[in-house]
Amino acid sequence: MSRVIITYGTFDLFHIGHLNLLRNLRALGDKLIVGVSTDEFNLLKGKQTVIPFADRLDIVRSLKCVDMTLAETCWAQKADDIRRLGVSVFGMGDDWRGHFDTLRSLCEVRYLPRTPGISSSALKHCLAHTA
Ligand code: C2G
Repeated sequence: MSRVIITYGTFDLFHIGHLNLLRNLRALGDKLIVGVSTDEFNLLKGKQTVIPFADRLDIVRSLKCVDMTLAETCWAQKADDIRRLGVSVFGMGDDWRGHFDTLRSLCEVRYLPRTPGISSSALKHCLAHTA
């Protein structure tokens, strides 16, 4: 019985914090599924992305530690995804601690330490202030 892990995110301006999280999640099981937020959903999340969805998806799906990707189009799809894909563990960085505890009725919920000192918004700020 394979142990399927799932996570979701924007993964804009892909950086080492994203990679560390995905590697750490993959190490919890033997298949990692990543839901990548669409541009439309990011607007609902109040996030203005730099990199379009198609490219963010392409980058994430090319990673060795990622076995499958799907589009994240809304907040509410997680429970159905977990059931449909036979997910054992839902994982996120711990800036989300507590936000998805309702999913504990469906699978294990893990919040992993974020990588300090790096974020897409910090990168955007740097880019905006350099020539
Ligand atoms: N992350 C991390 N360390 C960082 C930056 C991000 O571990 N330095 C993690 C976040 O905690 C998250 C994942 O990387 O679990 C993706 O981060 P974002 O692309 O910012 O995703 P977010 O906007 O948090 O969207 O339904 C869930 C949402 O789609 C999550």
